[in-house]
Amino acid sequence: MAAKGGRGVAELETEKSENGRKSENGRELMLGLYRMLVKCRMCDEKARILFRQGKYAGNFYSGVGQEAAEVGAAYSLREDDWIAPSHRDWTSNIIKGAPLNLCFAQLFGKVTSPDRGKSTPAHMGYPPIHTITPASSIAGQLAVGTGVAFGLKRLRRDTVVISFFGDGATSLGGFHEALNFAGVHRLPIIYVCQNNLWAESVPLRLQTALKDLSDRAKAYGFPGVSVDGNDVLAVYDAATKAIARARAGDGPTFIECKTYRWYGHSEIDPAKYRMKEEVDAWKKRDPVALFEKVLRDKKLLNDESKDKIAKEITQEINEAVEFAEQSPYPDASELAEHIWAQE
Ligand SMILES: Cc1ncc(C[n+]2csc(CCOP(=O)(O)OP(=O)(O)O)c2C)c(N)n1
Ligand SMILES: [Mg+2]
Repeated sequence: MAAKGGRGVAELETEKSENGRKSENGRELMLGLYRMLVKCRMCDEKARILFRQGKYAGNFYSGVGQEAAEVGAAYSLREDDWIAPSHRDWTSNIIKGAPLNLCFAQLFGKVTSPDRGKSTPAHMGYPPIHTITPASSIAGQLAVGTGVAFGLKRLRRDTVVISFFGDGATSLGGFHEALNFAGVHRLPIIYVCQNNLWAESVPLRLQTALKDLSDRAKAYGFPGVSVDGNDVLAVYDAATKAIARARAGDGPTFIECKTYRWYGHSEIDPAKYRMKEEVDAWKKRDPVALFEKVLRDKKLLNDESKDKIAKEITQEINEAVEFAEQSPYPDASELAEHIWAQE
């Protein structure tokens, strides 16, 4: 990858990050990544439980198993950078800094959520932190994210966009149109494909004859890289290089994160089309547990500090769920508000 100004994880362990949203040294970065992995895992699992308890309607698309791809890609974004998430990226709002109160209010469809209870539970965007509400049509968010990147380039900002999507999205026309446009205009966008081997019940082998989805970038004239999507440092390394490249005006990068979703496509899908052996093998490569081992080996984490992190996050989640439960639903009189632009 022809990255400019990107900084590897090894350098970050000894030096200050220039590219990160915060200036973190190696130790803080490693622990920050770990805390965010755990936070995403715990929030996602809580969202699943709440759905199964009938606490909110609609549906939820769990990203459990894919946290390293999500966190590694988005963790170093600046406040003014953007994310165009898909249906499976509710936690990208958390990584970008959305208060958990708002994230759970979104699931519950309450008036205190960013869209005042208007969208479906997992379709969360929050303008103050520059996350865009996902499109319901697969690959739709690629056009929107690419359009935002075009606007940022015209404004001559050094701000970048990360667009998240799945393997299935790469078969749709909208994906190819967006990447072609971004290549032509050298837009400041990073396309992060979370290849979890399945698009609902369609396996990857019926989706494409390619081995590496990153090869698709060749057709549009920008670099593509495939990484172990369950290794948060590998994803972080690829993402910081791609972000630096986009910021420098050198154009897009495609990052394929090879990963796996542990559960069904959504909470109403028992996923009987997958072999148990396949699921079990991927669970053995749990991205959170893999990174925990790295930190333990480096003596950055022990039982005590691990428990402390989990307890702090549990308390934050409990408070957010209470906030969401106690918030009112929007009044019916609001139904037609915020739908059309005001003159
Ligand atoms: C254009 C379109 N076709 C079908 C659907 C129904 N649908 C929603 S998610 C999904 C699978 C998407 O697979 P992938 O892009 O691999 O993302 P993943 O769900 O695996 O994260 C499908 C078929 C849709 N929302 N939009
Ligand atoms: Mg998929």
